[in-house]
Amino acid sequence: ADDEGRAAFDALIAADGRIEPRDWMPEDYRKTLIRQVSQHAHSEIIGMQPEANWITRAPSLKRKAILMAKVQDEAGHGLYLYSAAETLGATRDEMVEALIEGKAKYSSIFNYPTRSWADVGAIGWLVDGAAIANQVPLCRASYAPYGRAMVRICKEESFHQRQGFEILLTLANGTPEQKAMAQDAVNRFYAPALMMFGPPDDASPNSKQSMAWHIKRFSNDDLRQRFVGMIVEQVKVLGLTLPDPELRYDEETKQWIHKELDWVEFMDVIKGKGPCNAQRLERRRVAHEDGAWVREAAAEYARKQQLKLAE
Ligand code: FAQ
Repeated sequence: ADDEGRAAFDALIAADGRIEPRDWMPEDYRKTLIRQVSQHAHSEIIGMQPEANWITRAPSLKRKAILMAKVQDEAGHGLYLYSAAETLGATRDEMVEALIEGKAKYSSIFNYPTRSWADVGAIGWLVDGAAIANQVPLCRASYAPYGRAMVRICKEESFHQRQGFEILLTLANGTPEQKAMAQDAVNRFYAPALMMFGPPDDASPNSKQSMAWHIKRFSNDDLRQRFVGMIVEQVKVLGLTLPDPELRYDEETKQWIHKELDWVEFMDVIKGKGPCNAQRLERRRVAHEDGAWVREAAAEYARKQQLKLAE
């Protein structure tokens, strides 16, 4: 049966078709997806923290309402993604435990601090912008529940990116101090945002197989290139600059040449040694403990409903 399953799987992938939860799939395919989708879910959940840090200090009621909605959207993304990972056989408890015990990875970007209100703008523009560049191709991921979750997530990320851009645009057209604050935020988030796409292709152990399986559609460097091409134009509209004096487009290779990224820093951050890793995990642990009564109440309610049905 495994041989038949594998033949059907290979044929579906070759025809650019989609794998549903009940279809046969190779164990490595399942593992790779659980890895990527759970890391992605954790990123959405941990990613709520840097911006939530500014909800109480948003400069107006309108900005506060928008930011709260945005942070809640990220929680929703985390939940769709945990659900998608559950269809592969991972349990929510296992995934959450791995995260709070510090055993699971999540995106490097959320281990940097948000020092000013402008950082909320820079995150929306650069971090959500990078997320869109990475995730639009994931809407076509061969694993159907992941691809379907991505469609809605990408729509919401587009709104997030516009709100971030608009915060920066307002600041850039404000007082000299406000403009300087916007520039400072862009300066600090530029390189970490480029690192979101992952290590360079020649140092990316998972890319080749993930692309062969049509989970990833483009390599890390290709997506990074695309993103640089986008922001290079958008930063002009902002009237700001990117902190990359060497940045240029090479006509011959059709490549953006950007500054060398600090991959030692990147490895430190993903190993848990970034500026905010400890703080982010501690906050998540406390939130998980504080939420225990909600899980208990929900389980008790479900138990009572079952008893009623059995009557
Ligand atoms: N951070 O072989 P590759 C968001 C790990 S957007 C941490 O290239 P792969 C929206 C990688 O896991 C952010 N770790 O790996 C939002 C692997 O380790 P492993 C989330 C990273 O999987 C906005 C190792 O390095 N988006 O949340 C990173 O083929 C604002 C070797 O790397 C996604 O997760 C990194 N930056 O490619 C929320 C998108 N890069 O597992 C709130 C889905 C690499 O072998 C506020 N994921 N690593 O131990 C992907 O597209 C891929 O997983 C990549 C990495 C491209 C991230």
